[in-house]
Amino acid sequence: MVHWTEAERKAILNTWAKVNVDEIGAQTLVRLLIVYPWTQRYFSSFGNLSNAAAIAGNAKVHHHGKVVLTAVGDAIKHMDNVKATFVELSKLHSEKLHVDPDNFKHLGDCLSIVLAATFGQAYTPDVQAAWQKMIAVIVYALSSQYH
Ligand code: HNI
Repeated sequence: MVHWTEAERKAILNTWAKVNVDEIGAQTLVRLLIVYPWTQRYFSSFGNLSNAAAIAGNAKVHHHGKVVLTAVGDAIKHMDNVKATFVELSKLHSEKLHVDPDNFKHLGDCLSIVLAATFGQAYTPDVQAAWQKMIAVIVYALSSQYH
């Protein structure tokens, strides 16, 4: 089981309280699709993803970014039990969506970069360390039902 220090819990909850889920979610997914273009193949039903401007302006991408970041919020709510919280979500990504789990890490890195761009100086190395740990826990949990 993951051990969280009080400082790590505080760092994550403090940042999360200031996160606009719609905006940060959209920016994170937009970055994923531009920086790691092979991830676009999973979103063929989302319409025009032909260039960076199209991706950034795609309403379905924005909406789905919000869905993903809302799930990150669920993980934060259940920080001590993320694996159990994400059993069904992991099964969905593995068995139905067939998402290569390497991409979870890429999404996590995009999230960390968006948080840095949004919070600037407040995203100190200590705060980033807590977030990278949270992201690693989420990636591990989402990967848990892959066999
Ligand atoms: Ni992901 C659907 C959460 C990473 C491809 N994804 C979801 C849903 C949630 C979710 C929640 C909606 C489930 C439902 O409808 O019951 N995804 C997450 C989280 C992460 C993540 C928390 C990582 C932190 N997903 C990824 C990645 C990809 C991905 C990296 C592909 C590169 N996800 C999908 C696809 C769907 C999806 C595709 C279905 C979208 C749709 O609506 O058709």
